[in-house]
Amino acid sequence: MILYGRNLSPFTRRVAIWCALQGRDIERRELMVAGPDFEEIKANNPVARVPILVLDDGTRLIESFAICDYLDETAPNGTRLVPERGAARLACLQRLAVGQSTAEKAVAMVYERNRRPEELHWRDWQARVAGQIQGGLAELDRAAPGPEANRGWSGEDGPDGGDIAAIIAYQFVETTNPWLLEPGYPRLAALVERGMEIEAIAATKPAA
Ligand SMILES: N[C@@H](CCC(=O)N[C@@H](CS)C(=O)NCC(=O)O)C(=O)O
Repeated sequence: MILYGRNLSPFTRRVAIWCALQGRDIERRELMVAGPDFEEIKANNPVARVPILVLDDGTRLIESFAICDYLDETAPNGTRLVPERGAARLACLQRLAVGQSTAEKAVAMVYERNRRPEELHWRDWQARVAGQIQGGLAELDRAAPGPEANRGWSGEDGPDGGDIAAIIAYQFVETTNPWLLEPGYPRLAALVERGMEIEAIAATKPAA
């Protein structure tokens, strides 16, 4: 399988971590949407976004939720990252959704603040987006497993999909707009620290 996109994309990174935790061997094409790779990405996804996962039979999958769902459905025994059914599935998917939407707003902030020319900055909008990101981080902090539960993870033996999405959202904000972490999110920060002991997570941390 071939994964298009860079680890700086929180959605691409989630797919990369998912594959690594499931012991899947994938090829990476670390292309940038905002740059010269746009046409190559568009040839593989009509809306020109990453991640894209190309399966061995040539099928192209887009949207990280759909891709990770496919990876779970075809997961080697015991390596699903979202429970298959019931209340545990719903709870995990909801933590994953908060992580995903926090990351989406953090990406929006990068376009607003880090890419848009200074004279076109709209402060009220930035403040609104900052409040959304911090709302998401506060919820991820509240829902983060403490060190006492299952050795500090929501999954039985390690991180589940919700833990992974939370770690990715925090580290994306830390890399792109660290000032948003100023209120302090101690449970989430501790989860991130535990995550960095796992190779799949540490090896995909985007550079500042
Ligand atoms: N909901 C999508 C979001 C994908 C997404 O927004 N990817 C960004 C990179 S972080 C992208 O390709 N942006 C280019 C664009 O929207 O023009 C997913 O979860 O896969």
